[in-house]
Amino acid sequence: MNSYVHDDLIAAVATPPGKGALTLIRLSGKGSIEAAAEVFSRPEKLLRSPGNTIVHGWILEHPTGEQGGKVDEVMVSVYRAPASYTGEDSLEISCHGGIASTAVLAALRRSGFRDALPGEFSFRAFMNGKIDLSRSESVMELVSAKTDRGRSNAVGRLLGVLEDEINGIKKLLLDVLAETELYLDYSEDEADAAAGEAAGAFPGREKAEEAGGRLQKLSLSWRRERLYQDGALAVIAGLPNAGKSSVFNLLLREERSIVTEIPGTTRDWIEAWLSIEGIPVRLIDTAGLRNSGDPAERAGVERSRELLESADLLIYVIDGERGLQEDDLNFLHPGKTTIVLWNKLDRAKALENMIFEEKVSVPETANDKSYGTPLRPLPFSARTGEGMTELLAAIAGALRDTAGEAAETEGTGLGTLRQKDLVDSALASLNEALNLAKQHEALDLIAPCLREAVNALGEITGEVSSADMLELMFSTFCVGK
Ligand SMILES: Nc1nc2c(ncn2[C@@H]2O[C@H](COP(=O)(O)OP(=O)(O)OP(=O)(O)O)[C@@H](O)[C@H]2O)c(=O)[nH]1
Ligand SMILES: [Mg+2]
Repeated sequence: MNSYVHDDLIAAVATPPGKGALTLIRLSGKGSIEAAAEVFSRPEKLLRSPGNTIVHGWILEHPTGEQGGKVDEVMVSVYRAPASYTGEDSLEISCHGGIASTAVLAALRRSGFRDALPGEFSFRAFMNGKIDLSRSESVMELVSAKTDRGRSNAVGRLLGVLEDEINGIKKLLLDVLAETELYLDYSEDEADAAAGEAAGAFPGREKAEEAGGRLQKLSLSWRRERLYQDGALAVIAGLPNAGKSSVFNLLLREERSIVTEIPGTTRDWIEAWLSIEGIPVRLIDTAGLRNSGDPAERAGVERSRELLESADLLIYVIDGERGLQEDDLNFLHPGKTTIVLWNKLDRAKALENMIFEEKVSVPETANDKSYGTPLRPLPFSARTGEGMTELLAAIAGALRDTAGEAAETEGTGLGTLRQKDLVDSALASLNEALNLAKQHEALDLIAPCLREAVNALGEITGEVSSADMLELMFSTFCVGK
């Protein structure tokens, strides 16, 4: 490692910067309790404290014995190695927020602590065997989770469900490898004919196939997990005055976007995050699509089109009172996952369900599945809220569909792209082993593929790791974590 040093004294503010009643400062390293005691009003009390206890006192401006006053009244939690997050002696100082915490940190620097780098506490936890890599990564996931579902998925990984699954699969592969190697040893002593026979048999094939199935499931889980972590972009579009901003406000349950009866009210797009069935959704209200002479409105329409292109989901609003317009057909976006709302149902004429299907000409390039969905408009009223339950379900369903069929399946999931790449590479090596076996290749060709698969899995948990990879991974964490 270039920048993380293992055994010196580190300190960092673990709470967000800014004004607040309290701030938490985290300290770790061998000798950290002794060093903190030097700037503490009750050094003996701190030095004698057992682990997992809290001591009340004052932080002093300078190490004991020197001149200087009291800086802040604090509570200090003491953790003794190895029973701490990092596995080292550690402390957490709850001090007052704002400038008080800056002064406390300055006093700690004077008694030998240096500023921790991003992710350095978790790095130490990993190096000291407190958590494996998949669990370290889940710590960051937890901190950045956007919805409750995202949080609970991350907690599962923090508790070690992914680590257990990876280790379970690895155990299967190691069993297969052991059997294969046993066969190899055996056939060396025997006639060549015996080796030839053994080649086709591939001991442990069933276990290898089971491992393959479980790896496949993990690999598929990534798209689902990413949906819950990163969320999706849903864009509300339609002709002017269709009721887009009204739908936007209804989904947010607040009057965020301006609604008037004048077409062309929304000029610039407006966005907000919301959670729909645990999926973080970035929802955007756009300017009504029409050809306008007004330069500001034209620019707004241009932006609407760009947003529409990048959307994961299009919520297309039709003014049911006016009925379907020729322009609606031009603006509907073939091939894009779309929910069509037949809005203003409280005033609208009968739903033009069938006509709608006939009027839309399906371009040859559009695939049936993605184009088939938008053709059933959802009866809706932004005024009365009718159709709201169906809309929420449709949004969640459509987003899960775009995340692949595995979306609904529960079970252990992958938390990062790094994990997904390694699972895929383990799967590729395992499939190669299975293919070689099918072609009756010799076992000494198959064994190295199995070993590669085992190594890739070891990298996920951090059993096999390079200094560069570790540095890269932990440096994406925030300071104090
Ligand atoms: N009766 C009825 N009126 C609605 C409904 N939804 C919207 N409206 C009305 O339709 C008008 C236009 O609504 P907006 O939400 O501003 O429409 P928009 O699509 O955002 O319009 P632009 O921003 O101009 O493109 C307003 O007068 C709304 O009160 C509905 O479900 N029923
Ligand atoms: Mg609007």
